[in-house]
This record gives sequence, C-alpha cells and structure tokens, in this order.
Amino acid sequence: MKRKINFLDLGNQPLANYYLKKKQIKNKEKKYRLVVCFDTTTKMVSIKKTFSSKMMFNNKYPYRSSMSRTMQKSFKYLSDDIKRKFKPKKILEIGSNDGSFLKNFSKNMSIGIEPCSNVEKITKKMKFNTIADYWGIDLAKKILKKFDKVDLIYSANTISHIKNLDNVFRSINIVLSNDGVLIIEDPSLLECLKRNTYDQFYNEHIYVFSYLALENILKKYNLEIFRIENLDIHGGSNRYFIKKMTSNRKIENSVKNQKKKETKFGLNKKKTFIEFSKRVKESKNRLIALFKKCKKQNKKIIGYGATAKSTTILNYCNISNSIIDYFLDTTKDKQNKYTPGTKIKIMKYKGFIKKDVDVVFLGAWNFKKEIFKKEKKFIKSGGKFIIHTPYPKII
Ligand code: JHZ
Ligand code: SAH
Repeated sequence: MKRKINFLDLGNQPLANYYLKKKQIKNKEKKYRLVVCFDTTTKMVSIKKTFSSKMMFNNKYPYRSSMSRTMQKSFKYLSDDIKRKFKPKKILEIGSNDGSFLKNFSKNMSIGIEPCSNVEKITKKMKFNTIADYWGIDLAKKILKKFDKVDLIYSANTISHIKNLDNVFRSINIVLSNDGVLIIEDPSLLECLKRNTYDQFYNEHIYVFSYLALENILKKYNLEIFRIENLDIHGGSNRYFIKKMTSNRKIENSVKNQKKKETKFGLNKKKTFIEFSKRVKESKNRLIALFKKCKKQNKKIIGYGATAKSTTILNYCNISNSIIDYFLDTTKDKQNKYTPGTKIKIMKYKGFIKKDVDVVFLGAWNFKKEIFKKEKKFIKSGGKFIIHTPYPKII
C-alpha cells in the first residue's frame, strides 16, 4: 500500500508572501504545483513541494504579527497565563517576528530567534535579546553556552514552517530544562477540514498539524503533550503544552479529548481527506460564481487584508486584477506592491473603505470580528463582504 497519498491539488502557485514591485509585474513569475499529501502511517499532512527556509524567510520578509489587535491581545493573555502558571526565569521564542509576544516579558529574561533580519531589527531596536538565525542544533548549542537552559520555549506559527522537524525537536531538547515547558501554537488540521479553509495550504505551511501527527513525532524525542487549548486564532489553532517525558507534570483531560475529537472526525483516515478535497472543489466553483455574479451587476470589488492565505485562494480560483480592483492592507512592506500571481495592487489602508466600493473580499477572514468592528460605517451603508469559509457567501 502506498504510504503517502496526494489528496489535494491547488494548482500552480507563486510563493505566497512574494509581493511584486511594479517593475516586476511584467516578468514571468516562478510558480510551483501546490499538492497536499497525507501520510497514512504518521498521519501527517504536508505539502509536497517545499522551498528552502532561506528562500521564504530572508531580509525581505513582509509579515508583521503586530498588524492585528487580535494577535496582540492573544499574546498578552498567554504571557500573563505563562507568568502565573509556570513562573519562568528564562524564556525563548522561536519565530519572534516583530516582538508582539516577547514585548510582554522583561528584556533580561527573554531570547528571540528571528531569521528575517529586516524584522529582527525591530526587536533589536527595542533592546531585546534577539538572534537573526534559523532554529537548529548549532544555534541551540550557542544559546546553551551563552544563556544556560531555558524553562519555557514558545513558538507560534513557526514550527509548521520548518521542514526538518527532527532538527527542530533535537535542538529544543538541548536548551529546554528538565522540567521546562514547550508551547507550540499552529493552525489546527481539524478546524481546517471542518471550515474548508484550504488556504491554510501554501509554501510556508509545510505542515498543518493534528494532535495525532504531532504526538507521533514528539515521542521520538521523549516529549509529550500535557495540555491542549483550542483557540479561535487564525481560523482555529491549537496551543500544545509539551513536557519532557521525565518531568512529572500531569497530563490533562484536554489531551484525551482532542484525540477523541480528531479520531471521531477521521483525521487518521485517507477517506476524510478525499472527501475534503471534493468540498474544496465545490468551494472553488461557488466562489467563482459569486464573483461572476457581482461583476455582472457591475459591483466594485476590492480585497481587504492581502494575506498569504489569499494567495492560495486567488491563484487557485483564478481571481485576478480584472475582478478585484485593489487590496487594502495596513502592512507597510506590502503597500504599493502587487499580489503574487494575480497582480492586484495593494493600497495603504487609510482608516476606511471608500464610498464607491460595493463588495469586499475578506482576505484576512481570520480577523473578521476585528475588521467588522472597524468597518461598521461601511456595513451600515450597505457594504458587503465576500468570505469563503465555511462555504463561499456574501455577508
Ligand atoms: P494574517 C502569515 O499568514 C504568514 P497570513 C505565516 N505563514 C503565518 O502562518 C501567519 O501569518 C501567522 C492585514 N490586516 O495574519 C495585515 C489589515 O490590513 O491573516 C496582514 O497583511 N487590516 C507566517 O498573511 C493581513 O491583513 C486589519 O484590520 O495569511 C493578515 O494576515 C487586519 C486585522 C489585518 O496572515
Ligand atoms: N510567531 C509570530 C510570527 C509568525 S510568522 C506569530 O505567530 O505571529 C513566522 C515567523 O517564523 C517568521 O517571522 C519567520 O521568519 C520565522 N521563521 C521561519 N523559519 C524559521 C526558522 N527556521 N527558525 C526560526 N524562525 C523561523
């Protein structure tokens, strides 16, 4: 029997965060085939074609965690919880980006790892101890030598971006103290399948983790999950609290519950993924039909939040600059550039949606609550949003 099955083909795609400058839009873009697979033995879901970390995360990386209040609040809440429950003396963050999490801790107790030097510069300026490098064995040894062991490691939306998980967890074991806690937070495969958010698949998301798959890997490194929190962040994420097997922290019921939920849904079965891929095709057809309908009625359509996720949707559904006039985004490094593959101009968000706009495609659907609150005026005046999850609709 074949161990790995390809269950989803999302077509030819550019690198999700590779926004184009005006002078680049006439050039032929490099594309790759985005195929998603399920490993029937390890239960891991991953993308087939991967790129080196250097190609994806370098000194031109545009993403900034601080662009949403939702994330800032979530990081603050977690930091308070960590201080209360674990009282760490030294913490390490892998993928610290612009310091949205780290800034909740004192400078002398925290270390940040962020390979994109243009982003790492921000936390360095804030006088945080940050290192512009990729997480790995050599770096872990260096940290151990300079700072000794740490008792808490946090990594959000980063471990799923690193292909070599063996290297990741071996390096973590080098610096984590014996009773230390590792907290990993990443999009939940269960929620992805439930909400039909196929846009969680793009080149940076090498894996979309389930508890079932993660548990399989962690045990190889004598690590185990002792608590799981289900979050609404990024359309449904899991926060895994992990310990060394030798530590006697109690394994909480949330772990058993997650296992039950995932098994009941069928995250261990090939059939579940094949059914999901059928729903994705339906979702594509419905989304295209919605855009066509709006265009036929001469509606002015724009995008809101030029996300990595929306790169997958737009390229898969073939929605380009003849359908969406422009995108609004608060990220400086995305503004005045063009969306990868579909070449839609990204404009600076100036605090409101213009009056002549009829329909807004919500690229940042994961921040729907935050954005709807901000855009009350547009909604009151009859403005509509197109959203693709759980199924494409106009709201
Ligand atoms: P957001 C990135 O994904 C890439 P993306 C990465 N692979 C990952 O896993 C997650 O982040 C963590 C804008 N915005 O967070 C800001 C507004 O304009 O969904 C961002 O460009 N106005 C590392 O790109 C984008 O939307 C607003 O009011 O899918 C949101 O991007 C808000 C709230 C956001 O991540
Ligand atoms: N933790 C933040 C940022 C997520 S973006 C949040 O949840 O909002 C992912 C970050 O991981 C990027 O800033 C990227 O540069 C970083 N990253 C990617 N590969 C990495 C690696 N091998 N080691 C450490 N950080 C990495």
